[in-house]
Amino acid sequence: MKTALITGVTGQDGSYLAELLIGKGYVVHGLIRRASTFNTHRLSNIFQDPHSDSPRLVLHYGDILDSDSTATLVHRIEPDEVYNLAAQSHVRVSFDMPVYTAEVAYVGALRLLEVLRNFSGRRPVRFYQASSSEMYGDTRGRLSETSPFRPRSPYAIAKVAAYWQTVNYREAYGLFAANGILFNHESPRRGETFVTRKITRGLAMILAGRERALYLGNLEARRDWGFAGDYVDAMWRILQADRPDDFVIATGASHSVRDWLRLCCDLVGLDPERIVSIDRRYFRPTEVDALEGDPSKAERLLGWKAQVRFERLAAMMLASDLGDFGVDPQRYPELAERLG
Ligand code: NAP
Ligand code: G4F
Repeated sequence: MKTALITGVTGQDGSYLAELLIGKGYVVHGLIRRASTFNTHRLSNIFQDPHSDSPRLVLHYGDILDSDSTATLVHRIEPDEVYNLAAQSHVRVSFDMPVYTAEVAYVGALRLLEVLRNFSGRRPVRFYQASSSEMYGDTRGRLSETSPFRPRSPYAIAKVAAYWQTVNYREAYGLFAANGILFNHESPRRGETFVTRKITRGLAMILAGRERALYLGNLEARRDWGFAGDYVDAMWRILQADRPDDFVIATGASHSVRDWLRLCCDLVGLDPERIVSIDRRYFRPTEVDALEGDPSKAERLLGWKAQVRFERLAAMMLASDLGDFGVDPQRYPELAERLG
């Protein structure tokens, strides 16, 4: 039975990854931060599993910045695989908190790599770094593993540094250390302040009579949006490869924020012109105008392919948010049809 450690287990990806690994028979250890309120709501599916007879998910208090407690944990649980998903992951917020973002997203990754370099003398371990399409920034075209990085935010710059540190630990120390360069991926568990979820949740609140308007920033930005459930499968596959390497994970198709907004409004019969206002607060000092990935290396070498596409993703997220606000998704024929 394999053992995995996930940092960032309470986040969107951490929760899907924990479910996936448990389904594959792993014992999963997750690093969680102490908070003044419950922060494990995304993991409730796992805790509520009535068939669970032994603890397959074990949570440990810690912080990616605290390498002493991380080292103690790693030496105690002796993981076969470590997935580093912890980050201050909001690009807009990284302009307000650049140093903190760099500490968590870059120095945190470096501290963990140092812990694993020491530990790997005792036992082989595989390391996954959550790298991001934001690293490409201003680079245009269909982005692959060989495209240059031109980061445009404190978050992206921290991720570039962590990316190269991961490559360096692989080359300098022979550590099995790999980067997944993941393009945007969403789900009903996506943080409420990222644009896809902000829109689906905002529309649900309007339909439930809880809000009257939705305030958004740049509607022209384009992203390559996939489903988080598909993308955690790619993370796992990256660590099962014969040798450590770096992979772009994307759908290969991009759409604008305006496209997402229109699609979601169409699915529930709302007119975006009547409900959306543009608010300068949501613009970034430097924007990444367009990101579209070329996942052919992952398709060829990992046998991975995105399953859930744009329209289905929007329908899934809308239905979930409507349900949360007590609105039956079946009331909307176009949405019901997409849900199948
Ligand atoms: P998320 O929902 O924001 O989750 C981030 C996780 O990191 C949370 O569990 C958070 O804990 C944890 N965390 C933050 N600071 C920490 C610290 N100092 N010590 C320990 N844990 C800390 O992000 P996500 O969407 O799941 O993304 C997972 C990773 O992939 C992130 O590194 C992100 O930058 C990267 N990524 C995401 C995407 C995407 O489109 N989702 C694309 C490319 C790369 P709390 O719950 O306590 O806040
Ligand atoms: O949903 P977003 O905040 O995601 P962004 O900035 O692309 O970052 C996400 O994906 C990255 C992968 O490329 C991850 F590394 C990162 O951790 C995160 O998960 O914004 C998407 C686009 C941006 O161009 C933004 O300017 O939507 C635009 N946007 C327009 N109105 C908005 C809003 N973004 C947010 N968050 N809120 C708005 O009201």
